[in-house]
Amino acid sequence: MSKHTGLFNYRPLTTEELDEYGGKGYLILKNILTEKGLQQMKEEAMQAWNAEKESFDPSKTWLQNSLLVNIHHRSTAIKAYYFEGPLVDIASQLIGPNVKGATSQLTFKMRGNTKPFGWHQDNGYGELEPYNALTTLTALDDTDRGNGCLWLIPGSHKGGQIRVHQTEEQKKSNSEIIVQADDSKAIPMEMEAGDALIFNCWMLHKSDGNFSKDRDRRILFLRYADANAVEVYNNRKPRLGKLVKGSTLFEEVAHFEADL
Ligand SMILES: O=C(O)CCC(=O)C(=O)O
Repeated sequence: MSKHTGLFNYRPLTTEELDEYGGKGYLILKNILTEKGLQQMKEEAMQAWNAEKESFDPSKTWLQNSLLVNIHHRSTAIKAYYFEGPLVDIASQLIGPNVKGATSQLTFKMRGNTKPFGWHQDNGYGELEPYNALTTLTALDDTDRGNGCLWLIPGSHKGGQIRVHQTEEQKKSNSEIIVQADDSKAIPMEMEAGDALIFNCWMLHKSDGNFSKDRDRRILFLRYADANAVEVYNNRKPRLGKLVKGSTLFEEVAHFEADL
């Protein structure tokens, strides 16, 4: 039993859930955070957010308005969740025995942030190979259509990697990679605070703006990958992220954040 049981609820995925993930490409896990874990993560996340971010400005980019990267450097509860929480064993069930963290960030769409985020695959941004990386979104607020929840197309991960041509200028400016998708097949991923959504790296997803007057939509975004995953777009160099399970062929990954 882990030392963080007071903050998180640990359980393995059932055989039915594994089948469902294979078929639909996503799962919602109820109550992965305890009430105490939720409160502590929210509090620490907000301290970091308020120290760094100003209110929504439509002239700013998505990165400036909505993202705070490497949040595990600034919150002990989030670091524990990323490195030793229930998602680690779940990621290992879906990826295999060797797993590393690939991204940690706050993805906050505060009230008044009405910018949508177009259809994309997370493996479209920074393509990793092998193609079994997964995204997890842990809800720190209740999220629904009113405050800009995520939408996805069940089964769309089966279409594989979609490559969108970008000019060098677009790449440099981190411009959005928007793909074509059939809106009529999309379903909203409504969640309660403390739930987590996990999905395949090829899942097509998007979100609308937060049009609520009085509700924020705060989400913790964590991505996990095979411990030997490489960055296809970066001369196949290994993605640097802490090894959270098993072993890796890459020294630089074995040492990355090893003392954190
Ligand atoms: O937070 C959102 O609304 C969209 C985020 C998203 O799709 C992503 O970061 O991949």
